[in-house]
Amino acid sequence: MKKYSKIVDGWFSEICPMWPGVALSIKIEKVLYSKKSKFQQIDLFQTSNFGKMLVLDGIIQLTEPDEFAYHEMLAHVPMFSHPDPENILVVGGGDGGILREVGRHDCVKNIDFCEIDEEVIKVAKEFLPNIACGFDDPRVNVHIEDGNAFVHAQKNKYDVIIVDSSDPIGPGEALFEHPFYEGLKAALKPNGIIATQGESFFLHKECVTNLVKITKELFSVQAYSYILVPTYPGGHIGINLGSLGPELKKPNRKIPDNFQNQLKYYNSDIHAASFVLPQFTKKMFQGI
Ligand code: GXQ
Repeated sequence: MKKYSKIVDGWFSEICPMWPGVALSIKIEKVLYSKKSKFQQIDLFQTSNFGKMLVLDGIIQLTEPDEFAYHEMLAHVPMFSHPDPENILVVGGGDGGILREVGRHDCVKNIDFCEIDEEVIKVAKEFLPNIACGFDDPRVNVHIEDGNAFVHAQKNKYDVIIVDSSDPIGPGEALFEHPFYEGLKAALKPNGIIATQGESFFLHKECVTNLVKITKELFSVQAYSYILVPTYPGGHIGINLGSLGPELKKPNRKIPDNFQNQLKYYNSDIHAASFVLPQFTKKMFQGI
């Protein structure tokens, strides 16, 4: 992928044709890592006020002070919607943040993890130990493979599948298309749930509408939720969910107090509230 983002006078600006004419800038103190892997350019910055920041092909993947919002919601909304999730698949998210959150659920017996780029895992383990600690869980089995191919090889196996993908430009492109969602459905057990990185309804109306359409075609229950994340474009990002059984808009299990105490964003109120959409977004999804 061509890189558009740049650093001018110590300010990193996240420039991308997916959000033309608008960019988030973050002041950089130091470049801690910068290298091209087989798949993408990987940069790790020490920022002035936002901790460390992981950037792939010029696109912000996470910053330390707000990663909890994205990782908690993308993991716990589908996990608490399922009455008894035991076998989990996580696709993408080489930083380990989703693994850390899924691992908090005692009912989980196995977590398969598929990431295309081994280098991202290495960088996270070296520079982001509070996120990459997800890899320390003995229930995690790491597969370095293309997510699309891996999913298509699994049948009737998982209770919950979480897709923590990058944007649909670059290595993550296939993860936004119909065949991948067919693969997700086939990889699920009868009561299974999927949750995928759902982009931003303010910025990519067509992309988001298309994800919702595909999911509605394939799953009996579909819902769209969103998270506030200051360092993603527009300050928000969606979760696109599909279910073969359980309802999605309310937790189907109670959160134990000692679990809730570890979290900073997710709770049962925000689970339900995150599905309440602005009028223009409701309209976008009407009739599809
Ligand atoms: C963190 N574990 C991985 N995945 C983060 N751009 C994403 C990477 C890029 C991104 C969103 C999530 C947002 C584009 C605007 N919707």
